[in-house]
Amino acid sequence: MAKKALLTGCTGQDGSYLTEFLLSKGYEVHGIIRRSSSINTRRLDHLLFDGQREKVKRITLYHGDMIDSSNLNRILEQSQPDEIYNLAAQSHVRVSFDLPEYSAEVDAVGVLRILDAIKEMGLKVKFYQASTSELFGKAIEIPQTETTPFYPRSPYAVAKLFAYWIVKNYREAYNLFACNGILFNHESPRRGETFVTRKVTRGIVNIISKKQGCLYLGNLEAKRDWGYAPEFVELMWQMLQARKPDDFVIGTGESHSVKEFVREAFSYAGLDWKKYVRVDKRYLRPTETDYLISDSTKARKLLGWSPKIKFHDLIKIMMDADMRAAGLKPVGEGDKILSKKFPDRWWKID
Ligand code: NAP
Ligand code: G4F
Repeated sequence: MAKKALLTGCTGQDGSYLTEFLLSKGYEVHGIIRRSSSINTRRLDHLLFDGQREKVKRITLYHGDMIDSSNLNRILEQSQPDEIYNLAAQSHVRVSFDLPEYSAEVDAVGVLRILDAIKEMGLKVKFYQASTSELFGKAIEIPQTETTPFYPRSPYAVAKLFAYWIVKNYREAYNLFACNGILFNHESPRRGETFVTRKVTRGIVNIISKKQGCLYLGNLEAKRDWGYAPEFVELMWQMLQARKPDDFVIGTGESHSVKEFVREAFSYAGLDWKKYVRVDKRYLRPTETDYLISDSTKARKLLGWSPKIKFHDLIKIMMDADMRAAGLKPVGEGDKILSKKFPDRWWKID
């Protein structure tokens, strides 16, 4: 019988890749989507409507929300999953300063709702929690590992800190198979348009297409460890296949500033970034996470983690995809990297 996975946040960047990955592994995928006034399944549409009947039949979608316990309980009861991947979140750090209470409801208490339902129903299920490098915040140690102390710097990160500890607590108190994947930033052509990498690659394409005159950004000095989302979702699955539940840091081990990303992306398109980028205070955060860089030694040793895509390749992949989406001819280096490094890839190239 096919294994069953329940995904919260299946309409998001990671949720769409993970759905695709699990289908390629033969899973039945049960996904929770939010009711919205406009259609929010665009990242899944190639799976839902591409005529591959065999795959479409293995996807079941439920309307649901992380702030509605009775609904979550009902979905758990109906789907009876073997594995749960909790990816749903108000995932935008800047927005969490404007919506602190909502971010806590979804990103912190939402996790508790699911864990407690698992415990109360006595389900034999493995649980993955989408934890984050934002926990390290004002980083006390460089690079950051599973033992680096946390110092969250936003309502988002504080909510995710609660989530991290409640996963650990339910694992120890009730013997649940529950893991925290402490993932560093990971991007892709499916990245939400308001996160900085995608804002830059789309902005460049809009500038070339004369839809936008310049690009307004916030802090250009912050440094991030940016990886490629499809590679990261495979690790989520691997964590749940391990013999015992554990927490893992996952990143590329390279860190670059927002300014470096901007410079390199503009240069890939043959443009000088200084002519187009303006700093706008509206995009600054009351408190910032300045420097993130991972040490994923544990994941390398225990899960065989070895990322193929790092900063320079990522920019080319994202730029080519946004150029294609805008009807422009891609430069093509990103496409070549994908074909060479992932000849057997399971995801659709956007
Ligand atoms: P994303 O693209 O923003 O997706 C978030 C998902 O959560 C979407 O499907 C969204 O639905 C759903 N969602 C939001 N609020 C919800 C609610 N109240 N009830 C039910 N669903 C809700 O985020 P992502 O980049 O894929 O990230 C996936 C997870 O990993 C998130 O928990 C994020 O915090 C965490 N994370 C991400 C990164 C990263 O670099 N990408 C790094 C570390 C951790 P809609 O589509 O309707 O908005
Ligand atoms: O792209 P960002 O918004 O991502 P951030 O804040 O690092 O959060 C992402 O990664 C986390 C993992 O570490 C996830 F947990 C979280 O869910 C999310 O996926 O911002 C990256 C950096 C920040 O320092 C920000 O201040 O870029 C800086 N930045 C500069 N200008 C900007 C902008 N960020 C955004 N979103 N928009 C700007 O205009």
